[in-house]
Amino acid sequence: MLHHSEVAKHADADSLWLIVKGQAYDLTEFAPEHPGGRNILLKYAGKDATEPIHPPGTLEQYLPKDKHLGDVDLTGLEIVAKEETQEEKDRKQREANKPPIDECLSLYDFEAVAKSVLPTAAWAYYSSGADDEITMRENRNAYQRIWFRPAILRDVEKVDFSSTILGHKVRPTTIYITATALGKLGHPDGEKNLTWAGAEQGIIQMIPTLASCSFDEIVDAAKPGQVQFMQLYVNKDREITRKIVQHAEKRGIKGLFITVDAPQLGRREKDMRQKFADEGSNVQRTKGESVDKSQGAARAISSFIDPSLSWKDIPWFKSITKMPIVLKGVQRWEDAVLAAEAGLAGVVLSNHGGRQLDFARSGIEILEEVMRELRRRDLLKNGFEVYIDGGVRRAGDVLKAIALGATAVGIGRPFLYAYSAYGHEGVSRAIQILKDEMEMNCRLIGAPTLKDVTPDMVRRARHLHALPPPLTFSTSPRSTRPRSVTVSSRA
Ligand code: 173
Repeated sequence: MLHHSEVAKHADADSLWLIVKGQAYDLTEFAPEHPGGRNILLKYAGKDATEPIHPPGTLEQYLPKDKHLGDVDLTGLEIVAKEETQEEKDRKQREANKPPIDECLSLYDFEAVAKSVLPTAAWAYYSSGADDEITMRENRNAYQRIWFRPAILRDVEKVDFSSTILGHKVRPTTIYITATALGKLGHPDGEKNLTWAGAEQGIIQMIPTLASCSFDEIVDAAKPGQVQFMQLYVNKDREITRKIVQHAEKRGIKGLFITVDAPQLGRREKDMRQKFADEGSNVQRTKGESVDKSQGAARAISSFIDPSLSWKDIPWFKSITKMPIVLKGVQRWEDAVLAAEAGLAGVVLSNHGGRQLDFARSGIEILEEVMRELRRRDLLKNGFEVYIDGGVRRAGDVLKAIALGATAVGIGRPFLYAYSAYGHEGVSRAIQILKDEMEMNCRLIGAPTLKDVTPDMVRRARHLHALPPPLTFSTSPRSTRPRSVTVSSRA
């Protein structure tokens, strides 16, 4: 058995070993590709490292077998406390001063708090969009070009906005929690925050392939009868994908959402820059290798995703599972038509939160033409459903989507921000806020049920008027507490 003093000799970039749960690993070759940056690995080089953001078994799964060095004799090992950086001290200070949760009145407020309390790398990863972030901003702007045509005197004393998604009843509101990767960057309980809040509020969670918690942990966290979907990145090794899919079905997952907009991950430059900052001078002093090893948090762990995925694979997916299959990331009506013709259960009109192709249009923008072409071909008759995600921040946005024909909308980042700031209670409150907004909006547009939310309820404006940013802590002129300064201190 290796002694820990032996591991301790391999403590730099030229030979980088570390210990995780009593096992030693050689990460020398992997270190430049580590999504979290090499520096964090160098900090633990030669030492006992914890695996805070990874699901158990990550190293076993991703590191080649010959880099597993076996059991380590830990007798006499001193655990050295990690030194806290000034940045971390400042962050903790902001965390301690964050507003109480009930001061969060809209989804924007959770974002403002998350921005101030998240570690810089996590904020960079979650908030970044592709290239110039035009699509990411457009996801908001597109909703701001759609205005309501409310109907009056329709008896809205009682409003019922319950609905179903893939046949599953969702308690009031027709939203679901869409998949977002690496949940533990924001909170130690990661994606389980979403599971718990989903249970409290009766809404569906889509479990991401690249969660920080293991798949089974997230399923185990659900209440009996709680509906969960699964988002799938398709592996180059189809056997692995088959196992994942069939395991998900066995564990009771009710829908398979195959991501089709990411044959390669987009460039999120904010995330990439952050990593340069982390590596600092270290990048320059590394000899004999190209400087740009920085791929941002997501890219290095996404190399398993198969870019050769094609329409030809669809029959295979249908043959390996009975779960309804939905394509997530459709961006033109032609593909929605193909999906319906292929006998799939639905599509998500999505541009991946503006993180993939910049200048992709937003889901709400293409929804109208997608519905028109599906109707024209009579492709909605078998219950084919159309969802959209990206930029949804208000129940008014949800209603616009419903009016234009969507069955439901997915919300991703706002819930990540909510739990990064306040754990699962944050998510639960965020959902409650959307429900309250929904009830009010249904009354104000004159729609006692969602069936009454019809295309005549909305109208598209030709131009986006110059609209102010949303009101939140950082822009409120009356907020004089010190935290309002710190909340706005990050670009
Ligand atoms: O948007 C993302 O960051 C994403 O989908 C992803 C993909 C692969 C690895 C990590 C995240």
